Amino acid sequence: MSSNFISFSPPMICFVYAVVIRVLQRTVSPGCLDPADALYYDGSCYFKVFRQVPGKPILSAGEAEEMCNEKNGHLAIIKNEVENTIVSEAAGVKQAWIGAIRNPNNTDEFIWQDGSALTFYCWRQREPNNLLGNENCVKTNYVRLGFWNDTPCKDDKTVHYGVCEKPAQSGGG
Ligand SMILES: [Ca+2]
Repeated sequence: MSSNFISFSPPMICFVYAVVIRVLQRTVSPGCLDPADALYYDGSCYFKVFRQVPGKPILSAGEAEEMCNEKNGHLAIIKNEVENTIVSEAAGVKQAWIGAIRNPNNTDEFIWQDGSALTFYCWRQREPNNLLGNENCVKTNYVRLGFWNDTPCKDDKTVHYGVCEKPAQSGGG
């Protein structure tokens, strides 16, 4: 029982605050004007990345992270239910990479790409299951909005998006 996704007690429940978030977007909009569909929450902007070509081709987690980096961000780090819902919305409710990875030093657990621990999670039932033995990355909006699945970092044909996070700019940049 050493892994961080089965040792939490009691199990966390994922809530989706879509209505709250839509209100927040309309009433609080500092520093998230680029890209235009970025959503603000608690000092960060959340936005999706994808290939700008027809057909919605597959996006690997690494490619998504690079796209985030080009926009001065990184794949989203999710600390609570509200952020989880913001990320789900920012993905356009499509399956999308988030910034969680299997810990290379303890493959029974997941961490954020910055090395910090998962203090919140929203795994879909029976996930993470490492089904293919190489499910080292994490996508959201799996089966249900805001629910996560561990999946191979490349070649998951269902993932066409990533959700990035970057600091909001003061003064409305
Ligand atoms: Ca899985």
